Amino acid sequence: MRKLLLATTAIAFALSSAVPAFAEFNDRNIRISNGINADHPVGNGIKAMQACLDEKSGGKLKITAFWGGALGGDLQATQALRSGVQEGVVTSSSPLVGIIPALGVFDLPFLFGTPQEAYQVLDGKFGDMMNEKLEAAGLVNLAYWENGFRNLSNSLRPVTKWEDFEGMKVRVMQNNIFLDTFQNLGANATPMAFGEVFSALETNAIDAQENPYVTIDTSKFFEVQKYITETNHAYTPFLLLFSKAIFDTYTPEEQAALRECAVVGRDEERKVIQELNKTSLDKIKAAGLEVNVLSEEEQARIREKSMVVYEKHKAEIGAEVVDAIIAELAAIRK
Ligand code: TF8
Repeated sequence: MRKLLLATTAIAFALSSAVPAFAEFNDRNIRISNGINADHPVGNGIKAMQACLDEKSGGKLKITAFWGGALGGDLQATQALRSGVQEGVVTSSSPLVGIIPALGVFDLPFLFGTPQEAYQVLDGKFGDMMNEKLEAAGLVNLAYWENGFRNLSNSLRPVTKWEDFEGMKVRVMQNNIFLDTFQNLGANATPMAFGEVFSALETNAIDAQENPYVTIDTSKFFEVQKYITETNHAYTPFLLLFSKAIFDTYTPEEQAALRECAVVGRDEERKVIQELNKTSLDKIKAAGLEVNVLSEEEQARIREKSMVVYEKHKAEIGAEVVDAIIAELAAIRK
């Protein structure tokens, strides 16, 4: 009996060394960069994604996250992915329109009305269609994460109607649709990389910027701004992009684990954003900023005035892309 037990143990050992656990996984160091800071909900998302990867890969797939633009801005990091020298980035879609013009569809003012509606479009077949365009440009979008609805902050005056934008120096992302949206409202819009925004606000080189509350909080813009207006003028998604050149060298199991865990991270990140939205707003108010919410009427006026932007950019985005999202939103809203 004892001999038999020993023999069985020996066989088990031999087997387990011949086929080690997680054989389909290699040790990988996955660098993922971000423009925002580690206390942004993207940090929670990355943690949840790592826990999922640990489980699936036996600790072999390791994320190293870089925060605060340490590996460059959204666009620079995305180009590093395309040339295969960096694995991943969490980036806004907006600065990538020079690479993939169709992404501009997400920059159209007042496109999405609620986060749920955005999730349905992004996680469904419209999102898949955009992912195909990204792949053709050397970028694998593992999942759509959340940046959120964007609101205006400024240091000059309360903004409660579109006429208040007149002459205001507003930083916009490096994106023509945002540029036109704000010029059209009378602002003096200035494209600028995210990494330069804090000091430009601090030195009054610009008066205003627009980002979700959570970013205004975690990137400390509230320290150098006096007024906020809840404009909800755009919901621009985050993309969790992976270098296609690197992804293609991974095993199918590694690829599947990355895709599945990116979705786990996404759900956590979206959940934390929804919770933090309110906390961030409270913090901004407590810091002494005046917060204005646009009246329904004013929002309708701004929306109506902004519709020229749709027509102006339709051809460059792709008429079929704009029509497809509008049709999908109409179907969701029915
Ligand atoms: C922007 C974006 C940024 C994000 C961040 C750098 O205003 O909203 O906050 O892309 O990752 O540039």
